[in-house]
Amino acid sequence: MNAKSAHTDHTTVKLGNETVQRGAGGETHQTAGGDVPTLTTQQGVPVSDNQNTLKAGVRGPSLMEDFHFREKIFHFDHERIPERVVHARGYGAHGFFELTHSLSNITSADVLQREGERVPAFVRFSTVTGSKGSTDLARDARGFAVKLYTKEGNWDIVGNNIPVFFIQDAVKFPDMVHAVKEEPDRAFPQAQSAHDNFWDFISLTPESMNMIMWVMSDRGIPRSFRFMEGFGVHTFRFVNKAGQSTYAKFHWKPKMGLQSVVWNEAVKISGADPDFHRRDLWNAIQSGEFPEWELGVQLFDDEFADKFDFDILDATKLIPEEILPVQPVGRLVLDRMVDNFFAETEQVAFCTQNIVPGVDFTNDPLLQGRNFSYLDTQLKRLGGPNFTHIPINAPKCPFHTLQQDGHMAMHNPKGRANYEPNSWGGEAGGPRENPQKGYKTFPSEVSGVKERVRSEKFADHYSQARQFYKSQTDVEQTHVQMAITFELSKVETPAIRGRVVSHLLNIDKDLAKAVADGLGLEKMPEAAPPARAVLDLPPSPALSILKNGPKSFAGRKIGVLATNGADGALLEALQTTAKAEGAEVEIIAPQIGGIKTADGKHIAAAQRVPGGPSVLFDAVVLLPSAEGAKQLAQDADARDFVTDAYAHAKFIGYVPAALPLLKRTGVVDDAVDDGVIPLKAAKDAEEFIKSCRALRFWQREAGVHAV
Ligand code: HDE
Repeated sequence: MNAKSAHTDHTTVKLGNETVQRGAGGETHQTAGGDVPTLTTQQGVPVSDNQNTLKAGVRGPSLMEDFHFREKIFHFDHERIPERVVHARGYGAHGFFELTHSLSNITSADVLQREGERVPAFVRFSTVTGSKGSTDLARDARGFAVKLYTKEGNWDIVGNNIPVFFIQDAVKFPDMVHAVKEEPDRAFPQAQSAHDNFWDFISLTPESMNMIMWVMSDRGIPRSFRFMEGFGVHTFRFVNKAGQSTYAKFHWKPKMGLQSVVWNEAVKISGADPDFHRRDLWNAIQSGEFPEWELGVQLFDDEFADKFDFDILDATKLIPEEILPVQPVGRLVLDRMVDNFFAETEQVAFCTQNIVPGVDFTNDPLLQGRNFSYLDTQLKRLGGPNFTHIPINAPKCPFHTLQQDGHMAMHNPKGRANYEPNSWGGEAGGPRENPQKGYKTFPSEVSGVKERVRSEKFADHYSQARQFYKSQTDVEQTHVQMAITFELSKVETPAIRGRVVSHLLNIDKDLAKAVADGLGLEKMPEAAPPARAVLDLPPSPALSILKNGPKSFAGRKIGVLATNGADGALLEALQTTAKAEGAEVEIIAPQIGGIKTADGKHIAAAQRVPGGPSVLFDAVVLLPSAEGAKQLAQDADARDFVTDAYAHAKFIGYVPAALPLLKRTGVVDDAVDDGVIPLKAAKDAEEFIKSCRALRFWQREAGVHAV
């Protein structure tokens, strides 16, 4: 209800427990909450009334003369900019990069010279396929784009959480992206690759098979941005002061280890909290738990490159860490959220062509294409060539260009000289090139016949896909089988399903059989004829998430389902032990007002049962009173809490009083296992948290999927 009457100019409004005086004029004015700035127009004119348009008479027409209204609506009408054509949904944070191991013998890049030195950084994580408003938990690759504000300019490493890509040549990118996004006639499905167009394209593009293995593995459904790796994907080049070149591949390794969710969980998180990853990063940084990654590099020369089975210019291939170890270089810490999402995260413009002296490109045809695409897309998205003037994109080192004008020019060069050479001399002559300091391209030799071709060395599409699959644990292999079966079951055209299986036969016969059985294929297709014989590469344990678990529960979250009369001492012990581990405890209760423990303490709840399903937690504890358990056993949401935690192979702690709830869900009677842990007294909290370090009780999983 509008608080203003038709007859008064100034009005007093109650907002919560604040009384706000409107229309007082001046730069600030008094409210019960203290001095606040006066609302103004963009021209700085104080606004007296932000509730009513200017009218001719109380019931009369609105007047064109109302410049405040027109300016306000005009600006609102133009609030949206085009979302990114890929990676539209993203979330960013500020931090720093600190050098821990100098690479001064390998590169002249200023940021990689002096150990202990820090530069500011901004990172944006993203999903690839969905629109800005889509769910965080889509099965998809994740963007991992890093901007380092170095003393010699901005260096962008625009990577993904998967070290290989779908295609080898940038000319196929629009096809690939069209195929995975919503189908153009029906405009669905949103943020999903489980549809005909995507798998049609994939089944006709065997070079995508390695990436398909990765994206259908648990890497495609990370638990959090904090628990995923990042990769530069392409081979880049470092150049040192002596002008010598070394090839480099970039790796970001999360300090907290890797973790993913299971698919059924992802589907449910998408409903319960589509912002699950955003919220996680926001909460971690706001509570001072700053996520951290180690930057590592794989360094090699031409001799290594020539001996390696694959072409190091082919972005569908990786170099196993067992063959070429990743050596540590520095650490990336995210310690500050943005002040404003749009100004920073939405307007940040990453460009693969943003490199600094000491770093150079290679002839990877995907990278070469990206160097055109990123600059081009920013022009459309940010509306003109001056997007580098937006603070998030501007370098933090001194910069002087002779570029001027264009939309929204914020800092044209001062003075008379806007060209060179000029004869004005000294400062008046403006900035000049500097052969000593300036960026120099590595003088690699280029020659050849102009033609549209792909190198023969790019032709093996299956060996590394097979190596990836073989390197996974049984649990992870099963997840890949289930993911592909799920996706292909959403494909309506049987021929496409069969064509995908024909490729899987070249990767692993058991994988192909599991998918064919899952789909109910009547007949196993012939294997797709490979362009090159498939190699039996040795497994690379580094490719598995589960073989490299963190062995710590730090950064994870326990959901405690509690009712009035709960054991207060046990709850406190859980909270203290979790805190010591670096983990968090959240209470889920029948009412958001919280609970009263048996010893009479009031404990606030974070979630009410229907809003706090167990999919939002890494482990759960059932902590009702005997009476509470009986009531929870009657409640479908509480039962889902238990059955989901069980089906998702989570550790479940329970007090004896919770037995009626466990029995009603069938968990105790049918299927107790070592992951369902009785908590009889406060001292048991410690053992429980220790068990949780394994993150999941995977032994249970095989038993929970009958189909
Ligand atoms: Fe991108 N990609 N990409 N991409 N990409 C974009 O640039 C493109 C590729 C990646 O958080 C776009 O500003 C082409 C590989 C990330 O703002 C666009 C090709 C990798 C982000 C574009 C690729 C990536 C983008 C859309 C094939 C991993 C989000 C909006 C040659 C190494 C950055 C934008 C952010 C964004 C083009 C392939 C990562 C259209 C042509 C490979 C993380 O320019």
